Amino acid sequence: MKVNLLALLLLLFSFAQAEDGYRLWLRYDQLKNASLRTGYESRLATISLPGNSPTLQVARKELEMALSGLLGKMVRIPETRNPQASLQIEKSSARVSAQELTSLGEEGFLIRSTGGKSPLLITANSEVGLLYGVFHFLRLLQTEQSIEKLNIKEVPRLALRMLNHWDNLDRTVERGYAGFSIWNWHTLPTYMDQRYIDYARANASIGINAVSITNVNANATILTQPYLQKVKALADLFRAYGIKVYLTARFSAPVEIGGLKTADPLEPAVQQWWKDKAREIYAIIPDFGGFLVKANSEGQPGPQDYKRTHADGANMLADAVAPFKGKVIWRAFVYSAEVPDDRHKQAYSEFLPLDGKFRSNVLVQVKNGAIDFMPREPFHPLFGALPKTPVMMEFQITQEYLGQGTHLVYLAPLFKECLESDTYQKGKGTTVASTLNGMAGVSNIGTDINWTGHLFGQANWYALGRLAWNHELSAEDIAKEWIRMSFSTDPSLVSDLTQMMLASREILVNYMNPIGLHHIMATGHHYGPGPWVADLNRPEWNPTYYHRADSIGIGFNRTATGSDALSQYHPDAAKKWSDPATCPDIDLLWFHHLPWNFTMRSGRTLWNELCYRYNLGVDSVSWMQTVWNRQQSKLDAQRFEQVKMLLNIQHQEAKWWRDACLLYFQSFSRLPIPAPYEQPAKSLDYYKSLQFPYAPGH
Ligand code: BDP
Repeated sequence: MKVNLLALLLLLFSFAQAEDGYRLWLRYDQLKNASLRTGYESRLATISLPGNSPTLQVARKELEMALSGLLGKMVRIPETRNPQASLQIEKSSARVSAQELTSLGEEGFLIRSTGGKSPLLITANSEVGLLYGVFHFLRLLQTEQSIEKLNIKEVPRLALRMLNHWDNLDRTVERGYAGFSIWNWHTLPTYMDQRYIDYARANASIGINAVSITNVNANATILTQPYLQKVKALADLFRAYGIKVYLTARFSAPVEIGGLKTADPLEPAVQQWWKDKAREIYAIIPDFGGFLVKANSEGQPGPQDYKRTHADGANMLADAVAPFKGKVIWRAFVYSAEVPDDRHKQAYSEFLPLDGKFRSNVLVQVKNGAIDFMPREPFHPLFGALPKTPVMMEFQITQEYLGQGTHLVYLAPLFKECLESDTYQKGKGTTVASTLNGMAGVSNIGTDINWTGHLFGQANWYALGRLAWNHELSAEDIAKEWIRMSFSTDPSLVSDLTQMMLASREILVNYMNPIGLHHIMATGHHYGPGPWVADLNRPEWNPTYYHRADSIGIGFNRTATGSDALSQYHPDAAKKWSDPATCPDIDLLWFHHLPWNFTMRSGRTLWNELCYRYNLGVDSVSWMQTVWNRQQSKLDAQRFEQVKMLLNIQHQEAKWWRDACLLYFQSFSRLPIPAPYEQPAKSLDYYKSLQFPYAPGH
């Protein structure tokens, strides 16, 4: 009777809980398959997880919550060791050879079950390793895998797996489309929002071990005592989850909050100021990760203000944090209005001569492409080109240039495309991934109830973590995991949503930036099309700089006869791009300016191909709507409706992109939009007149 009542209560509880997306992929609803549930239940009848450290408490709580939910019965795990337990979770298990344990490193783990009655084992060298093992194990249950015979060994490929929040102290978020910053600086450190805990759980579940919590366009106030106390509260909470906190350092902080006259990195007083500041921070947060720095980029202060190099600036900060094992992550996202060269080339030109000049605790963080988080970019030529410098990948999870908060775009295919690109720097097979020491994603997290604004934005947060852990996972497998945990394991639902997600990035490329076009979005907020914009101060802020459409054709010539950005790549990597005949369609206008009547692989002219691609993009969004709608019966009403509404917006906006871009490019090509395609609904002037003064994220 008692048991039934409990089951009833749990059932009611799960009904009462609205599917608002807050629980992310850690939903832990009761497994529908009863025989699977009973199987798990008997295999997990008793659990031994000895110890009571903060990290083990976190692991225990997660297991209790997850198993109670998944199995539909209350599960409690004692703190004492039980050698008879059917699941043993223990550090450095004696049941595993020393050699095997060593191979797990600091953060890896092993999950082993030999079947029959022998106990299941989760072991690792550290408590955080155990926590990762617990989350991995729970994922097996959530996705309904067999746990009978397991021999899983997981070791993260990259040491630094990071989220970069672009959050301001007033809680606005630069390029944030999910509400305000989750960091409530006003009520910290006394009030600790439940969200901080759930954020840490989500990150730990995918192996994120570092977070930089402030905007790269930095505010020095974060480095003052009251704010450091607030940061400490977060760092203290995140520690148990294996997450280190980083802050963005404003290069001019010694002047702004230190009262010095200069921030020159070679000035002893400035060096001393940063050393003192580092000591002050580490006294408060002993495991502080270090600084993330944007310098001499888009108006931010930096060492070049004093005629010093990026290495001079980075090394000064590196020396300040080195005694505490801190790191400096120095961004390579630099370009200058004074340099007339192709923006594509500037970071490479700037950083190449500095290879070998950085302290060993400096990592250079490079965006995936040389321009700026475009829907598609060839990989950044700096990857593989700095053999003496640890390099981090910077991806953008927040979809600034990829439909922002309203378009369903699964980014794992974009991440994978870059990670698997061959730089040839150390011979064939030197993939971008093989050149990395860490990976960061610019966060898409905010105060929206579902964290990411668009429900499917959660998948991009998830994918970044999974790929930072293991870049060899496929985009498809990651999507399937996420769908199974976030929605259901129903095969037709999983198959439909997987197809939709995998296609979504290419669909967006088609209706936004096909055939290698880039940076043709409206300026400032970057919302919607703006290929006509030509009046901004800096040439490289104007979309016309990037598409170069004229009466002859369209595209940016980056070959030897143009800007020669191609020469920054290894010749074997550049080869395929250098000739329009061998250049893949997807990159064609990135590297070549081609006539409107150029014959594409499809047999269509370039103009007709543009028309075809834009229309294909729009039609494919209709297809996504069909796919989503046909799964309605398998989805909860709230999340179904939300995504349905957003897909409607996406469809409207895809048409807007198509019509505005084709009309504008038509003013150069002077060619008709071929008959089968829908003609633009409005005039070019209409599209040009649209204003969005309050578009989010800016
Ligand atoms: C650009 C964003 C800008 C960021 C900059 C950066 O538009 O808001 O500050 O990247 O990465 O794409 O620093």
